[in-house]
Amino acid sequence: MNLDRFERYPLTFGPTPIEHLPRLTNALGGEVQIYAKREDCNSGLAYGGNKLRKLEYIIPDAIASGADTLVSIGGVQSNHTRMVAAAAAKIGMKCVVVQEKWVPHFDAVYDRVGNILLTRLMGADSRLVDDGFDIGIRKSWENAMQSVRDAGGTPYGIPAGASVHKFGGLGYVAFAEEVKAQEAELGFRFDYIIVCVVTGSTQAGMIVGFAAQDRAEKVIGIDASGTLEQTRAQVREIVDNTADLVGLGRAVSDAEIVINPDYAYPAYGVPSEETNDAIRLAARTEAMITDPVYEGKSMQGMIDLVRKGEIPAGSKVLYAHLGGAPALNGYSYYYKDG
Ligand code: 5PA
Repeated sequence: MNLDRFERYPLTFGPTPIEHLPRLTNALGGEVQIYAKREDCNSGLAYGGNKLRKLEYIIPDAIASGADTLVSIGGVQSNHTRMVAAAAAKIGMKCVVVQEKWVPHFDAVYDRVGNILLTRLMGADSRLVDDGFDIGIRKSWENAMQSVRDAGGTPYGIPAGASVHKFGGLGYVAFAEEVKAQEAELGFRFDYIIVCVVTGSTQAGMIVGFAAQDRAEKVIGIDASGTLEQTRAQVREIVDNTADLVGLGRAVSDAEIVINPDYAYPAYGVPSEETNDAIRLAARTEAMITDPVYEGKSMQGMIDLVRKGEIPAGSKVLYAHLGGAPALNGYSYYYKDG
């Protein structure tokens, strides 16, 4: 397997820390040791998060294309569009982001605070449109690309979550190598890796990386999309494309793609009572902040799998914290009493 032949534009601090979470471990019975890999603290660019590892492999292609404007898409509180706006600011390009109404959530300041505030602050042209949730290629995104051309600019398109971009899966392949090196230092191996999945390239990259170590089925994706079949199909496609690109040298089987759909309810972007309880527990035991759209749901999933014994006693679990905390500002009413 070879990642070195792909150019990488550094946007992160480098390898992210792994930390033990002793109080969360004890709150869950103390039989399963919980650790977190802090992708949420991976950069000084606008609070960082998982998208930056992906963008590190995409930005060189954008620069080489001669583009002057990055164009991308997400929901109103998209972390991804925040990170594209950050990358554009950092490399001195313009940025247009389409923000769709992906979430049936009504908060007076939902489109003024958190991610979208930061996106605007970094100079991106943020365009609110009415379309609902869909992780695929969107007409509104194609329209935005055309509007840049019509204005005499040269757009470079980055799809939702940077996922179905040809290089979208590369960023998280290296995650597996990084974990392996950190395990050597820690002196043990993790039994499970928990990761939130929506547009798919984070988990898909991890699957390819861990497949090279023959343990991809230990990566448990917790679906937060609520559209499992589409997410699973997209992960499958990105796994195959990425495995090919890096020369994995074998096919990845369906059994190596593990996605649990049980925690996405009631809808994408809407937390359940159990999601909010999980967010509170992580905050109160470890001061680790998770959000109601993504990480709160994977936190909920991990907590439930430990409590039910599906993650057996004696296991060591690595929770991949992918970022996303700025969205909390758009959900203030849920947490007005803590
Ligand atoms: C996102 C995605 P994937 O989309 O790669 O599956 O990652 C899921 C995920 N955690 C997990 C956080 C904090 C995320 O932001 N966010 C999207 C966005 O527009 O922000 C792509 C959906």
